[in-house]
Amino acid sequence: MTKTALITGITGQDGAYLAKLLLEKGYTVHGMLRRSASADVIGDRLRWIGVYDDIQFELGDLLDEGGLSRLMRRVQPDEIYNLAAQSFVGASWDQPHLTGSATGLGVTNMLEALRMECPQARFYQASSSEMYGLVQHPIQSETTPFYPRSPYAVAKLYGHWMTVNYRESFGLHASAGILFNHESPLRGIEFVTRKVTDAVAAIKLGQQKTVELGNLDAKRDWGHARDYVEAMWLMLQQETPDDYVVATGKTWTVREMCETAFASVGLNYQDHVTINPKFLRPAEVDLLLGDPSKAKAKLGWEPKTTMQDMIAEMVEADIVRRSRN
Ligand code: NDP
Ligand code: GDR
Repeated sequence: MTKTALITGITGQDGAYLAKLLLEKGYTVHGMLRRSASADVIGDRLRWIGVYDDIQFELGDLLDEGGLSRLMRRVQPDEIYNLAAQSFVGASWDQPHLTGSATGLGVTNMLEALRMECPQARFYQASSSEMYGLVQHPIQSETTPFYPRSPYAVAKLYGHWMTVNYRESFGLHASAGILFNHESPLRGIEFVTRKVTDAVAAIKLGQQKTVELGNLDAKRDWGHARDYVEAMWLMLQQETPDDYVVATGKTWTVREMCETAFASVGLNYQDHVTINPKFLRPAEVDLLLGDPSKAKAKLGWEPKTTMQDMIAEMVEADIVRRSRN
């Protein structure tokens, strides 16, 4: 029988890759999006990945609990993937209340609507490695204590614990994926990988000379979004709901990622990267390095793409995009 999935955050990076995966598996996919006055440009990612025409779009906002309830009553999804959030860490200091409402309380709104309207549905919450923050262990697993370091991370931690709490309180099939950074050609332009790969493309094409960055010493465990959405799906296919770290188990500095990106087109990052303190954060997460052993043992999931191959793919995609403009 055809399964029905509801994806919030359908217009984001992960929404596009997950929609593609679920459609390939024969799901009917409902994608929730916010009403916008610029509706004509919404869906660029979904068009790029070739799934726009196959999605049933539903208007909805994480802040509007009544609307979420009516949506779930009508769609009666088998699986719900809550990917929507104010997801940019940097902006969360400028918009702490909004971030708390959408990224934090939005999860409660989703869980309440689910509990009332479709309690049999399986629920995925997009938790984040940012919850580890000021890391307590050199390698982070499901049992590592959390210490959030931004309004975004605090909001994610609230959403994470609400997911666990609703699972334990009401017996919901609710799982949280603690995903480490994952990127792709569809990554938002403000995140550091895409900012760099787009700049490399511009510099290579002679459209720009330099790029300004902040902290080059932060370390991140970077994987590919295409691989990570498979882990989300696998979590909801398990008989028992649970929480899983999804990561590559390797970490790189922002500097090393820059070196890789510039070298992929024969350039030296030192000739083009400058530091602008305005991109430094009030509090930094210095090191993220995930241990994906549980996901491997229980879900049979493993990352397939190296940081180097992913960055090369992103640079290439940005060169194509910029060559067209
Ligand atoms: P994006 O920023 O690309 O996408 C976020 C999505 O959320 C967009 O579709 C956005 O819609 C939507 N959204 C924001 N606010 C609301 C709201 N109030 N109501 C409804 N929709 C809203 O994020 P990613 O795809 O990269 O990430 C997906 C999820 O995974 C996020 O929750 C993120 O925090 C989390 N995460 C991401 C990681 C990563 O490395 N990518 C790692 C760990 C967790 P619009 O287009 O209208 O703005
Ligand atoms: P992050 O991603 O904060 O880890 O959150 P981001 O790419 O924004 O930053 C990664 C690291 O790079 C440093 N950095 C810069 N970052 C940006 N954006 N711009 C710069 O110019 C710059 N220079 C250096 C940052 O300080 C940081 O250390 C992402 C998001 O997708 C979250 O939603 C998700 O939960 C986490 O990954 C896991």
